[in-house]
Amino acid sequence: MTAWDPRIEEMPVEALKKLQFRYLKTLICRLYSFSDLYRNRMDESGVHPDDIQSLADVTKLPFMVKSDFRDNYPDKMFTAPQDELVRYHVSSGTTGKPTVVGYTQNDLDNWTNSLARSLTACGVGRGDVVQVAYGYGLFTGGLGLHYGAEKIGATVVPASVGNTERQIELMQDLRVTVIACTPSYLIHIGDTAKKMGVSIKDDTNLRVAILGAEPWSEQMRVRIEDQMGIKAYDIYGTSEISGPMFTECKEQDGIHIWGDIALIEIVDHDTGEILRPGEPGELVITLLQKEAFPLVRYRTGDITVMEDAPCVCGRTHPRIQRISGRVDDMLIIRGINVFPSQIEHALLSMPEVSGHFMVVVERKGALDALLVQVELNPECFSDKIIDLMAIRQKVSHVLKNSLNVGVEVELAEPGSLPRFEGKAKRVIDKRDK
Ligand code: DLL
Repeated sequence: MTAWDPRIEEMPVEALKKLQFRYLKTLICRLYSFSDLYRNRMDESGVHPDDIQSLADVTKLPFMVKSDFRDNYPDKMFTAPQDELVRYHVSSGTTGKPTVVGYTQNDLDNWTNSLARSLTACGVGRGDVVQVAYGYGLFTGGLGLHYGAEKIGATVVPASVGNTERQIELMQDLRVTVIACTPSYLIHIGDTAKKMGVSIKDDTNLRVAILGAEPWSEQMRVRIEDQMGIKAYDIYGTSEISGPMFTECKEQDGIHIWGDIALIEIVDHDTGEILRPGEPGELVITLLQKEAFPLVRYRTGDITVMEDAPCVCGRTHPRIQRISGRVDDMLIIRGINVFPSQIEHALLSMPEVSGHFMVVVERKGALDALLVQVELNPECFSDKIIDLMAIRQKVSHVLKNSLNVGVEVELAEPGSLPRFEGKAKRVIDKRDK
């Protein structure tokens, strides 16, 4: 299948950079002229629109961070009047106030077009039946995927999250070919199907999953694809940038970031220095065409790596590797940095355990203690006697080698740990903050 918009998606890199610069310059001039908030920020950092003479000059502009949205709650960062807004989305604030994002009609169209390109890149199109099992409502996942899938002529099943048995019935009855949901919810759907005597691989038409909104590992992809007989693609976005926007293509080799929509940089989280392709750091996004809620050098908190070589699919836009975690998800255990996604990756390299796990961090005396509870994989033991002690030792050995920190392991019965319909919350940190 060709690209949704080959003229843009396959344009020569130099032409794309020129286009990005034109958008950037227009954006900065507009913000400086019409937004007190942005003008003040630029004045405070001693930068004027005239200083933006090339794409690289973006680094002269100040960063935006999550607390800017909270400080300007609900709508002080908007740069379009209320009567030009056609929608609000509101992200749940885990700390403090939530973030409100407003959209003009052009903003919605750009978001939808971005998803039309992304879904096409995953091989989804007319004739597909797409079950959207992200939450509908204030969360951006449901409505975002919904409009993107309709745009490319697919048939949408707006299932939203929850009511899992019904999801499986719908999948069978409506001959669903594509599901969009969090990876943890898809695993829950798979487990529930099994209990109902339904094999996703043999008893449904499912062929593609569009999975994101939370970190997941390559090992998880392998398991999902093998068990369900489908292709699983990574989709990335945040409510501040509009919602889900960017996916991998069929090569499954990095997420394509549409350069006419977003200008990306990878920076060192501590120093803010720009990093080169191949070096892991924090993803920073400037939205080039946003009217109501522009972002200039927004520090997402997400950790990734920029790819260098062009993708063999022919799309010329920048690519990032899957998000390995968030700067604020990182656990520091006895001085060692540990990401929950590393734990998932290590666990799923062992067939004896499943992808259902919980991490509990406690302070024992002066030391941090890391406890990983993981469910046994029932499929491994159907015809064997199991040596629990040996499995526990193996899991703790593999985790210790991969994380460089000692881990206490608790094996849990299949089905006993919490299941998640939206984003998984796998870490309980009981240490004093
Ligand atoms: O989760 C938007 C979304 C909906 C993305 C549906 C993908 C699919 P927020 O609730 O604002 O928005 O959360 C954004 O989720 O900063 C990342 O930390 C994390 N995240 C999103 N996609 C991925 C992914 C939506 N593919 C935050 N891999 C982001 C890892 C992801 N983390």
